[in-house]
Amino acid sequence: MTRTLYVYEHCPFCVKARMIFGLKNIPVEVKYLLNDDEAGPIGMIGKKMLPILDEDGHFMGESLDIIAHIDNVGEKVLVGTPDPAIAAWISAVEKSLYKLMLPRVACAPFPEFATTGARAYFVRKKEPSVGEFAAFLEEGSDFVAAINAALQVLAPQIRSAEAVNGVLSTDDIHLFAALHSISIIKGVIYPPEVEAYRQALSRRSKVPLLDEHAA
Ligand SMILES: N[C@@H](CCC(=O)N[C@@H](CS)C(=O)NCC(=O)O)C(=O)O
Repeated sequence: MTRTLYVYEHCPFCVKARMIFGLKNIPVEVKYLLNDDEAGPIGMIGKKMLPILDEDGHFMGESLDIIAHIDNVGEKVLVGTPDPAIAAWISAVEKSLYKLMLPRVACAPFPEFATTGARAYFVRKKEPSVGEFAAFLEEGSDFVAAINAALQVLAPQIRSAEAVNGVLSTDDIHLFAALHSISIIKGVIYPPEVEAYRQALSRRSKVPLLDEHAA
């Protein structure tokens, strides 16, 4: 069986799909598409949306479907019970997160932006959802302060560096994807419990954080 996962490096849903392969040590070829490549994804799943898993020519979209499908290969790893408090934490930070993350992603040297046209496509498509990118690029903004305050709230909820609720669950997929997006924001202060957790999950899932691109 040959498996290829089509992703954008910045995309949190793609991070989620990449994680399950790393957590289960299942080989997959990760391929990056240009952000303005519409024909590729549409040809595979009928819409311009990543991630897409190609298993010997059978295409699957939707990160959660990919995760469930791969977790069912051999012994399951996401066996813990999710805690609604973690989903609530993620949805509380999302508003500040997207305002801060999207403008920084737009400047980052990711493979999906290898051409000027692909980068311009991203800006054109995403800027209307949060407002003018330039306004959110200052360091020390209220949005960064909101993320830092939220991380202080998260810290005592982390029961183990290896799994937020003590046993790996879908909460770890969603929480690590959010922390992965946060990692592109400069000026974020990680409490020790959050730092240990995001490093452990990065190592376990084999998905690198974006700290080196933080701006
Ligand atoms: N429900 C989908 C959402 C995936 C999604 O929103 N992907 C974004 C990238 S983060 C996308 O491909 N959007 C189209 C675009 O960027 O042009 C999933 O979980 O896989």
